[in-house]
Amino acid sequence: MNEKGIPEEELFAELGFFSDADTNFKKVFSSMCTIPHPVAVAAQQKFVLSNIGDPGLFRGTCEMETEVIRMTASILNHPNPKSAFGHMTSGGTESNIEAVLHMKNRFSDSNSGSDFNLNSNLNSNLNSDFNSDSNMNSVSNSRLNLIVPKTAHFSFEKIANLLGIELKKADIDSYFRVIPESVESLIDENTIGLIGIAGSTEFGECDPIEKLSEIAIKHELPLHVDAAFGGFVYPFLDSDSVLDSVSGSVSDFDSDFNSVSDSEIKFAFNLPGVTSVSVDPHKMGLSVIPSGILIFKNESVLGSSLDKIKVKTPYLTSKYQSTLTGTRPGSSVAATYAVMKHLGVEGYRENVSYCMDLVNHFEKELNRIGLTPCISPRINIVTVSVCSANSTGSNSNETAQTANHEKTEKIRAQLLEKYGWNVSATKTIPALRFVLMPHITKEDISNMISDLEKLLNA
Ligand code: 0PR
Repeated sequence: MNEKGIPEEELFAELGFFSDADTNFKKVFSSMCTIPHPVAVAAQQKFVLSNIGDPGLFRGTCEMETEVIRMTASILNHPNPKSAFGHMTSGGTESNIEAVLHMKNRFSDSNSGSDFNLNSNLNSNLNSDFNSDSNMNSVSNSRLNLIVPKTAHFSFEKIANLLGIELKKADIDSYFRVIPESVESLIDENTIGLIGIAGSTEFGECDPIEKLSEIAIKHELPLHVDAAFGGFVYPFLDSDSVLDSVSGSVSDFDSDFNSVSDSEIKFAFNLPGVTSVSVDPHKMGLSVIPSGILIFKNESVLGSSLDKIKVKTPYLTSKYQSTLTGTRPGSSVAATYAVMKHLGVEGYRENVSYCMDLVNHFEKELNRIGLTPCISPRINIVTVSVCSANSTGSNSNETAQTANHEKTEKIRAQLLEKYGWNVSATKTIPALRFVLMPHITKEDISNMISDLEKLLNA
């Protein structure tokens, strides 16, 4: 660091340089984030001082946080949004960590008759990997485990590492949705809970949460739904637009989900087995980064787990803190409150409808160059194979798969290097992945597909 500070003008010239090196989202098809709504940005600036880690100082912001939780619970079909219990986080990763931490604590509670000694605060959880042998009860010598779909976000890998638990990955079907029978077959006496996804990172798919809910109830396990992306999409889908986008692509596409009216969509608290849901306003919620939400059905589903992570905060305005992080940005709360209030259900429906219209346009443009999506997109994430049809199936041998991944990666890199398009690739199958966010236009799609065509014909 320099001894003497630099003048403002010089500083901002420098900042301009850095900001020019960042994206302005013009050519970005790879991100689950987008340009935030202007009211969110204005509210963020207004509450830049606010820290909800010290609630007594920021009572107004805390009131907004409570309202954000209620509004989100109602979107998630909570039968009584006022009884929902939750808070804002920095995003899906933090929400998922906290949901699983509570699962682990609850598990140790329900096994308190045994010699389980899983300490409940994060420090001891961090260490549990090292002393796991001495922590194990007489039921089994294996580690505690969490059952996730194979398509789960990589945040669960971090969680497994952090909390010293094993991830058991359940199989997926040909639409990349978890197979309930596979989930059930993985449950054992060390299972702490189940994860379902509403809006998977790679495919946007929704797992059969209704079936997972039944399994969770049968085995008395908590079920956390990761709706980080889908939480601001699925509840606002117009079933007609989904059916429209489905027609004409994959002929054998069949889904109960698409035939139900949007008000009947079941992936959250209208299912009795769902205990918690994570939803990110900084993705399709059009709020600012960082904005995540973690909601539990009610406080009592946590049992005494909340007490276990509660710490005394003698020098703050509140007596205890039970969130994972300490200082939390009130500006994100204000931004999320602002955009949710301003748009209402109607505004979010329009947002999703705009994106689904992009999906329709995308499919038409793909057809024009002789391609179709790998699966009919249910929401605004489209995957496309750029390899020959007979070599992309899950049955093809490993060498062919590796070659296909390499070819896909090459096209992805060329789209960026030659034409400036940011696109991602999937790891489950060799395919390009396009997230059709609100910052994208039909013109962008047509231009990008024309560039893709040039590369494929080269
Ligand atoms: N759960 C799901 C289903 C997700 O898709 C993601 C993020 C998370 C959890 C974790 O959310 P946070 O990253 O907010 O903690 N999925 C995106 C991804 O990994 C995150 C992202 C967003 C990455 C924008 C890049 C980007 O430009 O692709």
